[in-house]
Amino acid sequence: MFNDILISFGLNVSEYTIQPFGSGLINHTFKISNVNQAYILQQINDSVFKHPGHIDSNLALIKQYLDETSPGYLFVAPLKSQTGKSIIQSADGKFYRMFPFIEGSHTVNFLQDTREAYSAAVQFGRFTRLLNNFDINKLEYTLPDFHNLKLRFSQFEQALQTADDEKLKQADDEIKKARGYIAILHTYNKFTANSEIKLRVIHHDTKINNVLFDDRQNALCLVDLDTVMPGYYLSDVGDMMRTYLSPANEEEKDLGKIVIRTDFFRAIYKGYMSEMGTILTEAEKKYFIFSGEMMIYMQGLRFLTDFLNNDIYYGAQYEGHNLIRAKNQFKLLEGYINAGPLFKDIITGVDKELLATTNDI
Ligand code: GN1
Ligand code: MG
Repeated sequence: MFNDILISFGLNVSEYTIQPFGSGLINHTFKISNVNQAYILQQINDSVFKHPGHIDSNLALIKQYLDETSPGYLFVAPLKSQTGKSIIQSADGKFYRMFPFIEGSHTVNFLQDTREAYSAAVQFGRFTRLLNNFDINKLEYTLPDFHNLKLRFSQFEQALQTADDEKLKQADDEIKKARGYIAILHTYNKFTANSEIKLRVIHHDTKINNVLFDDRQNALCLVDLDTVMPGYYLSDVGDMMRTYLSPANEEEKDLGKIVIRTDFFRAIYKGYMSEMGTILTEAEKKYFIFSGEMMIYMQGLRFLTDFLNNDIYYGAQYEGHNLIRAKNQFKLLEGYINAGPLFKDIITGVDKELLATTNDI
């Protein structure tokens, strides 16, 4: 397995151990290692990413820009093969990339404390800040309409038309909830129509295992860059809210374990704004709290839609898996909305703190 791929990078398969790596739902990832060296090999899911070349050209352009403008920044771009290609097609037509394994790094699947949330938020904010003057028109949309809530809602409505009766019955409560939160879609439409809201270079998948940490819990760099493309900052902040605030993640079946940790909200706000505070427009800042509503709602809709569509996108490890995931996300959304007034107080407090530090200088 992978013989031809490894050869194109000048590696001999017999000298390496190959193990599945990470927990992504879309691409397949492997660690290729021996005592001296380690790499990450990733097979791109080309039924999701229809043009793997778009990922490649985006990352090459960004790498070149960052090398010139921020030489010390650690950007983990794919390695080049012996013939200079950073994307390789195997004999059976699949697409692969090879990355260096960052020495001394590890990933975390559950946040232990707010320092990790702060440090990750700094990294995601820094990435968008460093690319603030990069011309986004040069980038391809690797997944067109990826975080387009309007489209996600219409995909949900479409699924309601085609789903079988049994599934519609099982999902009745969640379908009602999905419709009940329609105001979130209206706010999203208002947001996207506002000319002061900017498209920026956005990561689009900010869950904690897409950040590499050192052993002192400092975030080193970002990985899983396939969805780097133009987008709204709400996507990155909102997905941090979705995945950092609750100690239980989207797989949790015991909904009682889904709670909102407001100190993690504070860490995300402080970390992200320490990088992006002077860059975001006032109009954009007003939607900071809304980011979580938008992303949690969207993920709930996506899981529910997939349940109704017989799990064609996310797959399912057990019967009803995507329905449980949708229930989980709607529970999280409820808690998030209830915590809104507390979030507002936190923002006011942190803004005062940040202002005091600026005045000191
Ligand atoms: C997918 O493959 P992974 O785990 O990085 C999905 C994200 C979802 C996430 C939910 C391309 O990400 O949008 O938030 O599952 N990525 C794609 O776990 O659809
Ligand atoms: Mg991803």
